[in-house]
Amino acid sequence: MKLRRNAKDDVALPERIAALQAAIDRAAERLDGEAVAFGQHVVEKSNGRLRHGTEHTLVAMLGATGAGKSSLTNALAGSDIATTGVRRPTTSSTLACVWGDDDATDLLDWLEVQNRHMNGSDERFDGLVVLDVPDHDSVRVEHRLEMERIAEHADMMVWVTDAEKYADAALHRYLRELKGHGAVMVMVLNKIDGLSEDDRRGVVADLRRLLVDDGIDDGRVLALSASTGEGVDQLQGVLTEAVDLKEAIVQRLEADVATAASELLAQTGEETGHEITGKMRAQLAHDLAGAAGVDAVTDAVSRAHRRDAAAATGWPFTRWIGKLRPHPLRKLHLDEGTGGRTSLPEASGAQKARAEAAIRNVADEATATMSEPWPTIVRNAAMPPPDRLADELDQAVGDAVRDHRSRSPRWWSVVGVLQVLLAVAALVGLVWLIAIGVVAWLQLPDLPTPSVRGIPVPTGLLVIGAVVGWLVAVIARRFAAIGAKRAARKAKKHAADSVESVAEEMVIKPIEAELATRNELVTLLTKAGGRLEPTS
Ligand SMILES: Nc1nc2c(ncn2[C@@H]2O[C@H](COP(=O)(O)OP(=O)(O)O)[C@@H](O)[C@H]2O)c(=O)[nH]1
Ligand SMILES: [Mg+2]
Repeated sequence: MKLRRNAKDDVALPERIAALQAAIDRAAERLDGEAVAFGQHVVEKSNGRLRHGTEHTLVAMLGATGAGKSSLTNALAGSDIATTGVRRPTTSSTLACVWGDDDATDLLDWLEVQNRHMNGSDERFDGLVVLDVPDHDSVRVEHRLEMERIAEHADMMVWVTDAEKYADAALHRYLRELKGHGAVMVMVLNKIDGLSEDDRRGVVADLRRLLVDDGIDDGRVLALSASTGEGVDQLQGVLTEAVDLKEAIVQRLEADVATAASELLAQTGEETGHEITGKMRAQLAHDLAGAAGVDAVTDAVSRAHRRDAAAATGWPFTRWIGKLRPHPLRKLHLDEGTGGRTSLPEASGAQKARAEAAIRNVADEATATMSEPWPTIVRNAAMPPPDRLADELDQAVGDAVRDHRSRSPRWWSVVGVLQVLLAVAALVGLVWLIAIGVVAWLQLPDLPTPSVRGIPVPTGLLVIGAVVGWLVAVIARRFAAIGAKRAARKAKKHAADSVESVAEEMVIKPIEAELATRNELVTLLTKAGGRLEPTS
């Protein structure tokens, strides 16, 4: 099969059809259903037509009642139709007139045309199938539908009109839909036998102008008379060339594919380089962190650090008091060995609203230069189901804190040992003093009580053990407060990073995926031959 390559774009028809199909697959859930359905229809029609090869060229005679379609069909066929007694084409069904030895059975079955006339072989026309079609202005809707169906499936369209009807609105309504089909269209001004030379020229010029108004710049106009045969040879020349070159099929289908692609392209707009700015990302992460309760978590981390430090380095005699209150992280279900949902309080309405607004902002910013439906498509893609987002954020924050809990600093245990020693010293001093007291009370001989620089050792042990222990606890609390700040900062950083990845996964990536799809659509539709109408 000879499939002409478009000189300008160098994309063969099958590739164009495939590109349109790929675009339709992406457009199905996103763009206007009518344009998508039309595109699908064009793909199927094109594949159907191509399956029947390019050996035959289908030429449809189209026009208003009485324009001379049937007369012209007869003129092309010679007297065969009339003299062999084949029923004259009624206006209700299409008649196919086939030239050549091949009777085009499969093609005409596909086209669902039952009335067939075999014209025999004529080497100028072999492969030509002329279709005499019901009138486009028929009062019966089934005739118009049949006409539209044949017009759509033919490889070439011959629009027959005359000096009276060439400006009819009904005709030009059809022609306006065939922009881009100029290469496979011929306008025939019939019945010139009744016109003066001047009138012929005038009408032809006027018809050309109307065609240009319809958007068909390259339309051919032939003036002829089906009755007298004058000028019919020009049409024969056009048809001979079409049958010979076998290009009409590809040109027709290319024009159809391009039309469908353009319709979809009108809804995608131009390709865009899109960038979600760092500022937008940061704002999004910040507002999501607020909704995720990152502040409450870092606060708990700080308090937990101080409490753990106190438990390890505090004054042994009062340490137990701190343990009476629940552990801040355990309370949030964030302590070691846990997993799953935290018991962070749910985000407030204001926090949720801020998070949603941030998501919407990113979507809107990303689609600022685009027209509908893209802002809506992207916003929908960006907005995760509310529960899902809350769960993901909670999980992210919880895991970030659990996975990055700082280990207890080494100095805690050193101080802890020191505290034990000091406590033991204090206790020894106390017991010793009690013993001395008891012995004195019992009037027994005094216990030997050594002293250092005049201070009795038991008293020294008690006082130094207690006072230094208390001082060490106070100093340790100071250092623990610094450590707590650092731990909170670290936890905040990890939690914020996790929130950022959730934002990336659940908001940014879906947005970027939609924008990428949109650009893919533009590429595919342009490859299919689609053009953007300049917006006026
Ligand atoms: N004068 C003149 N009459 C024509 C010409 N072609 C067709 N007619 C007449 O116009 C009428 C309608 O023709 P027909 O072929 O049936 O038109 P259709 O409805 O388009 O198929 C018939 O009476 C024809 O004889 C022509 O070139 N010149
Ligand atoms: Mg007719």
